[in-house]
Amino acid sequence: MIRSIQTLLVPIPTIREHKLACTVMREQLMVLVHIQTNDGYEGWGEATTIGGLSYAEESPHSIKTNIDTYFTPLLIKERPTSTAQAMHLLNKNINGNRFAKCAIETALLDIEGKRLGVPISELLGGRVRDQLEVAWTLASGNTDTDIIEAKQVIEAKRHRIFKLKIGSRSIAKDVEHVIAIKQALPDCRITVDLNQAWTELDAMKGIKLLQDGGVDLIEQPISMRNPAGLKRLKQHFDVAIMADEIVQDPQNAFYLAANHCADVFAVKINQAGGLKNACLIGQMAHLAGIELYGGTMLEGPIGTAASAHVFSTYPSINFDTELFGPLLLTDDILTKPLDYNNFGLTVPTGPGLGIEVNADKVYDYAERNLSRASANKNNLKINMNA
Ligand code: MUC
Ligand code: MG
Repeated sequence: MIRSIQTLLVPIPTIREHKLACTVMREQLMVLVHIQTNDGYEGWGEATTIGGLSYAEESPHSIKTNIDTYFTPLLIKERPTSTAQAMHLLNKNINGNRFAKCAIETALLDIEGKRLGVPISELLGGRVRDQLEVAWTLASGNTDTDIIEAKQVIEAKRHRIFKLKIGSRSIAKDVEHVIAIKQALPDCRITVDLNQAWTELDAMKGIKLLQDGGVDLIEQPISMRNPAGLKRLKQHFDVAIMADEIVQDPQNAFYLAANHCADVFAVKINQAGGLKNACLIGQMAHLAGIELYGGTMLEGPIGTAASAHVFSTYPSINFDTELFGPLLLTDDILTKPLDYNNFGLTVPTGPGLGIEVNADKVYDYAERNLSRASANKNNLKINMNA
């Protein structure tokens, strides 16, 4: 039975500015969920988003507030005895809030796995692979810096596939940047992610140039509200078109799969509303003949481990993953870091998530975040009284 649910806002700076069409990140603010049970188990979950409300309709603060205000009282009152029952209860009583639901489900599955002595992958149907290839995102905003960074991570045998974030500059400037990088790294698979920045007309122009320049994969070029447009782009071009923001819960993924709106689905556990939903979306895509890509919401190590368990169960994952989130952060919150080696991530094998969270460190970070928030409040008071 659940005894307590703590939610913590944990800010960790990024190793450099991370520039997307929708925001520039200098830190990742993780929402960590720490659940303890009456019989002495504890589980950890994580929700992240990108740049407050820039990427999605849930922010770290809304996730924390909604868990504290609505999820926790319901779970404590109703006392569900399994993860499945808990998620059923939440889905029946709480609309939306997919990111928050993902964090809770992760922590509950961590506990369930620990109780049964099996990794989460085995609770999700069973892993078919132990290692996932991991792409790196080049997003410094500068072409030469990106090329140097790419060469360094290839040399270190960390990554050999790359994603470029574009969409904040003109089409001509973005294409020039991408082609320069593709030419510097001719043997590497290159994805470009627009984060919905282009209109359909822009996309017709831009994708033609990118395709001619040898780019391998085009991610969410246009608005997530335009599935028909995405399908038109898929039909028009040979280069693979990947759906990201538009792939949300299983119901909407079913529509996209049934209508073949994209060649590839980027699946993210937060966006899907949890690990089981992400498995379901993967299975649907597979059945519809759509390729899979293991996406990230730039999670820290908890969300990354959870995602790795999910992606390890996919029947095929031909476009690999981008589970590099922890490597973008300046500090780790695990007692032993996730195992990145030979261009990939090893899926943890221990019970539950198979990781050990440094609880003291996490609570310290959360404390510092609280003092930061109250310092801001005090400044507000000073300004009001000035
Ligand atoms: C996204 O849109 O895919 C993934 C990698 C990265 O740099 O940003 C995320 C979000
Ligand atoms: Mg994306």
